[in-house]
Amino acid sequence: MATSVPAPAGPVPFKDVENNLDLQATTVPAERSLEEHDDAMLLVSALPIKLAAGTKLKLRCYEGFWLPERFVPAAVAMQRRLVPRPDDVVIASLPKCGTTWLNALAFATMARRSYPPAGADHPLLRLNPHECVPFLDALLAEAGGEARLAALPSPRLMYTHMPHAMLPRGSKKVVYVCREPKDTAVSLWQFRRSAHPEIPFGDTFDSVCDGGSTYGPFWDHVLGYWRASLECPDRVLFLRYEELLRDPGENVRRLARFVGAPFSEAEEEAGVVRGIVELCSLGSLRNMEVNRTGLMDGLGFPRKALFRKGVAGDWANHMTPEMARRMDEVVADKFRDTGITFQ
Ligand code: PAP
Repeated sequence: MATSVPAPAGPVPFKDVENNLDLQATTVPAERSLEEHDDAMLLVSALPIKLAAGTKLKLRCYEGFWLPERFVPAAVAMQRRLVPRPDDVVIASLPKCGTTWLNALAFATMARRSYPPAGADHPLLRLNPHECVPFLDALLAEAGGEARLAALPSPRLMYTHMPHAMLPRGSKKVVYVCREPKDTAVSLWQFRRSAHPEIPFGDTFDSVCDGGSTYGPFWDHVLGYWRASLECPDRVLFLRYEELLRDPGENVRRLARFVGAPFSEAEEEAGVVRGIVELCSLGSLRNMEVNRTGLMDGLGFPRKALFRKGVAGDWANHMTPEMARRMDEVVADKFRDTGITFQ
């Protein structure tokens, strides 16, 4: 009698499976035709262009946002072709707002039945969080990316820096993390210094304030998700980096409830939440061999650049009072009457 082997339930560590996906066994969506590819290239080349402050990263202004040039085709694919599954979970953020941490927490939470957080073979002990969770912006910009995504078992966990308006229509579960803008600007600059030690903070700071930093304007990015979370709280969970720092356990519970996998009493008693928080803490992730060495696949920066101080208020060590006042004024102006404050 033939025995059927159940398909592994997601999320699975993306890096483990991406080279072994059984594309034959999957209903693969139509890939971009050459014509569509040419159209996308034409579209990209017609967009306004500039370099991200102090770097060689080309940005294009697509539908009001400064996206990395090479990821614009991913925005188009997300808007036009990607069909979300009802149980997909998408982590969304601006760069440097806590993406790595949230990816780790979400992966550890959603995959806890296959991988108990205290297990000696937990994927986060040998893979960077971004290697467990596929980055849509890079994946969908590549030929074959859509098929690799389609071959993943459900529920899929993915992440993006794209603005809310660029997510696939009908996305059911989106978790956004937002961070105090002055700290985000400092974190972005520190990250860039890992490749360009000489770049001055002023250029990065100006570009954030002017709305021209990568994936910016930051206020439109935040407000897109904020408004969606108010309109559809079942669909968009709006988290804050500072709240995660203050009470990671409670935010992990919110996350678990939101994705439809609340912790049972037995799990609470067994300390599963605490285990997830500890596994994903900055101290724990930063000390792992995988996060201390090597470069991020396809993105080229050192993995260790993702783990720095991880505190609130570091801006005070890098900004003059005038800079802080200028950024606070931008924030007060852009977020007036929206219900968001950053104090
Ligand atoms: P990304 O967008 O390039 O993925 P992202 O992870 O969003 O970067 O942001 C990196 C910031 O998160 C760093 O902040 P800092 O520069 O102010 O220190 C990094 O230290 C912080 N970070 C990374 N992992 C954790 C963690 N486990 N807990 C708390 N903060 C973390």
